[in-house]
Amino acid sequence: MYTLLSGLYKYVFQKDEYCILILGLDNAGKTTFLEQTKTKFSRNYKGMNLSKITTTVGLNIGTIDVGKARLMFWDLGGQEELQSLWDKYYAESHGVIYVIDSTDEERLGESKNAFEKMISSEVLEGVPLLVLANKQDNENCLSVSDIKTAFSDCAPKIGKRDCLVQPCCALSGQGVNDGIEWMVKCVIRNIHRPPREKDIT
Ligand code: G3D
Repeated sequence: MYTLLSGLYKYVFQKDEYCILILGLDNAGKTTFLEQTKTKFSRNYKGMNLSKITTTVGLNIGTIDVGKARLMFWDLGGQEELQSLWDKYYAESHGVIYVIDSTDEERLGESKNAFEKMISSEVLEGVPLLVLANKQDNENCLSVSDIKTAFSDCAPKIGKRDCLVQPCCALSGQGVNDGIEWMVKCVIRNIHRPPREKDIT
């Protein structure tokens, strides 16, 4: 009886845990996005004042529950010297959110290079990728279509993994729910995919 009840308890309350990396250049809006996500998805979370957030140095973490999934976010610093640390987290991650500052055309090439390097990692092969075209509240920002064009030569490296480019405003929360819900759906589907032949030893 105990086994039956504990099995039932686990079935109802136990969450499947997934690690999600939040990457992108410094000032892209990673921490604002993380705070907005925690505010939207955690009932009792008293968020920070979003306009007071300063650029990530080191690591910010956060956890949210969406249905039976528990997402644990690692928001990593995007400064050039910190990008070399990103790959230390790849092996543990089930999904990647890559944030682009759509108002910063000058650094778009730099962002593309960091993105291309990240998706070239074999460790991340098959891991769902959510690309956020952030700061869409700015009327002079690049559109999703401009960003897709600028990143178009990365397409072969993205390959068959799930990938979505989502317009977003981390400050107001526009696009945040859609992006997170897409990610949850993809990580759950991805974990239940049969292993690729090369992974079977
Ligand atoms: P980072 O963690 O990627 O380094 P932050 O980036 O979250 O610290 O954000 C960097 C700056 O961008 C912050 O402004 C923040 O308010 C702003 N920002 C983030 N998301 C948005 C958005 O959707 N729209 C607009 N307009 N601004 C955004 P400051 O002035 O504090 O540097």
